[in-house]
Order: sequence, then structure tokens, then C-alpha cells
Amino acid sequence: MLHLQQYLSESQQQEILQHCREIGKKSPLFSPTMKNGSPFNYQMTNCGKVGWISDQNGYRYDEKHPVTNKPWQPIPGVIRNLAKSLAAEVGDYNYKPETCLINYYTQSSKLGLHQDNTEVNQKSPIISISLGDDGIFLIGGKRRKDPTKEIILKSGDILILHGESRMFYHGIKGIIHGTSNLLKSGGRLNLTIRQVY
Ligand code: MD5
Ligand code: FE
Repeated sequence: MLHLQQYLSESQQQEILQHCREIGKKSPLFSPTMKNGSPFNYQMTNCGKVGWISDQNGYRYDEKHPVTNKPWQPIPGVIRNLAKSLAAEVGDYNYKPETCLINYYTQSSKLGLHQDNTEVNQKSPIISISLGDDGIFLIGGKRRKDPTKEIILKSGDILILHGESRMFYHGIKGIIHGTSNLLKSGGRLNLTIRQVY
């Protein structure tokens, strides 16, 4: 795992945020649910050819927004190019950014410890961009019982999950309200760019 702290300038962060707002107009944030119907504690949307969704039928990549039933918007060029150059930093020169999951966390949001295993391709790096309030990120190992450590993810930070860390257990313990003024209404946005296939 590579943690690039304060990698994005204020204006790069603003530009990415503006793209998220535009995407949100056509593909609004929604609350995914687990198989048993209980909602996750955060909201999400996507852009790209496919998007990660979860509902009563389980989790999967789908070509359509589950509420509007419309295809996702394309990944904005700046985000695509950024992801490609970051993947090249860890040696993947053929990285294809196929999906970008946009998670929105409020003061009470959490994301329990899990492994990202929905992707067909589990070798390509995962690029994570943090915007807004600090997130308390937990990272463990390959087994759920492996010890975890806390890392604070600040606005403009990038995580590149590659090699072994691609399959490490991880989660978001919470966010620290009021630590950024990038988002007018507070909260934390995370963009996760992946090559799925
Ligand atoms: C987030 N999202 O901050 C994180 C960023 C998700 C999710 O976890 O699944 O939506 S992705 C962080 C990540 C991905 C893959 C591996 C590891 C971390 N890791 O080994 O620590 O909203
Ligand atoms: Fe994850």
C-alpha cells in the first residue's frame, strides 16, 4: 500500500469535487442495502461502464443506477488520467480505469471491516482518493482476525492498494467532523477507481 499524503492541491480537489457534483445530478447518491435488507451506513453512487451496487440480491457490478435505471456517467478525464498515472507509479502501465465508486460519509457513517472481492480482476491496483473531513481508516491483513492499524485519511490524500494489500481487510471506523471545509455541508467523499475485468 502506498499512502500519498496531501497529494492533490486545493484546486485539484475542487475540480474533482465539482465533477462529483455533476455526476450526482444525473446519478444521485443512494443508500445500498445488504442481502437482509438493512442499509449500509453511508451513501454511494458511481461513474464508469459499470458501478458497484448492493441490494437484496447481493453485491455486484451493474451497468445501471439502481434507482434511476439509467447507465452511469463516464469517468471524467481528469480522474481517469490521474488514476492511470498513479497505477503507473506502482508498475501497472496498462491500467484501465473501468469504474469509480463515490462513497459519501456523514458524521455517523461507518464501513465495517471487509475485503474487496467483487472484481473479476483482483490483481490490478485500486486507487482511493479522499476529499473532505478526515476519515479514520482501518487496515488489517489477509485474514479477518489479523491485527488492524488506524490511518487518518485527509482531504487530498491518495491510497494505492497494490500487490498483497489489494486483498487486505479494511474499513472506515468513522470520520472526524469539522476537519475540512472543502465540502460546504461537511462529511467525507471517497472515490475508488478500479479495473474490474
Ligand atoms: C473508502 N472504500 O474510504 C474506502 C476506500 C469500499 C472501500 O473500502 O470498498 O468502498 S477503498 C480502500 C481499500 C480498498 C482495497 C484494499 C484496501 C483498502 N486495503 O487493503 O486496505 O470509502
Ligand atoms: Fe473496500
